[in-house]
Amino acid sequence: MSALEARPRPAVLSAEQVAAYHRDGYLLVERLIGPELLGRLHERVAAFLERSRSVAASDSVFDLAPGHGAESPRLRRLKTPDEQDPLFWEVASGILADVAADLIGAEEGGGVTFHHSKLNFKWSEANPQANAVRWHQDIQFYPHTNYSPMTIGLYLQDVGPTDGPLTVLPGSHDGPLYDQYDAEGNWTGCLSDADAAGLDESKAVMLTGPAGSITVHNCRTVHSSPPATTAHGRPLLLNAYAAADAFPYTVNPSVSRHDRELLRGRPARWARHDPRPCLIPPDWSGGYSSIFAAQSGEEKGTGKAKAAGKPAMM
Ligand SMILES: O=C(O)CCC(=O)C(=O)O
Repeated sequence: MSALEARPRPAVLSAEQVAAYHRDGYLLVERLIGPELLGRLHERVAAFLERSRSVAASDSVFDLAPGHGAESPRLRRLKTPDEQDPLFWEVASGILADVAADLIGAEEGGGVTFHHSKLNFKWSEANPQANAVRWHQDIQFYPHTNYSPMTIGLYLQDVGPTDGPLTVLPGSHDGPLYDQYDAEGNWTGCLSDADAAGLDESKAVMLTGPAGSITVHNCRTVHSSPPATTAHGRPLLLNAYAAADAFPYTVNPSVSRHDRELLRGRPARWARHDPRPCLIPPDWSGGYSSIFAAQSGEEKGTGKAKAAGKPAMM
């Protein structure tokens, strides 16, 4: 019997969807979430956008784009939505954790832990390139002892090609991990131009879908998102999970009180170690803003962008 046949029957996903995720490193499931729950999420999102109008600078809850103001809020990210409102946690620990359990589940005893949550937006600006997310991989932001971590995105609005859809390179989870520092040793949170030029973008898949659709990508999968040129903000709720036997060994950049909470299955007694090495990020214990800030170079020279640890005395 193959490992796949031995899996318990998936709760939410079909065996074909589980197999496709493991083969391709990503998955798109259209309309997983229905209109009633979406409506409740829209209300909460609108309330946070309203609250952001009175916030002048990025803080532990709001990551604000340059040009943000009361008249035209430019909220790039609501941080740790799982602890900002019970509804976000209900979704993260409910249906989306079931999806993670289907995908991680049979790997090692079924344990699934929560890693982090964020709600990303894209606004159409005079310069839409400013809201593009460049090619990157996630695991270099938060190395674990294995590569089971995954991120599940939930589109809260319809997302077409001009709305900045998540875009993946199929199969790249089995390829190399890239250096996400620049030549001066600053963390950029993305591939260098030279590495990006080496990607076969003709194979890239734009994950477009109606509101309520989910995207899943493995922590090694190379992904990006193009600029949004439409104006609805493209709210994308992202929740990350890991197998319970994957242990982080650096500071969680988006830590919340739910960090490493066991959501499904049993706790691990043994850590599972993947022999493939992982790039170490800066020490986030001094704070982390967002991938948008890192990729736009806003943090260069602040000390936050440098690799963790002190150089040895020579
Ligand atoms: O918001 C997006 O389009 C993608 C964000 C992303 O890839 C990330 O936060 O790691």
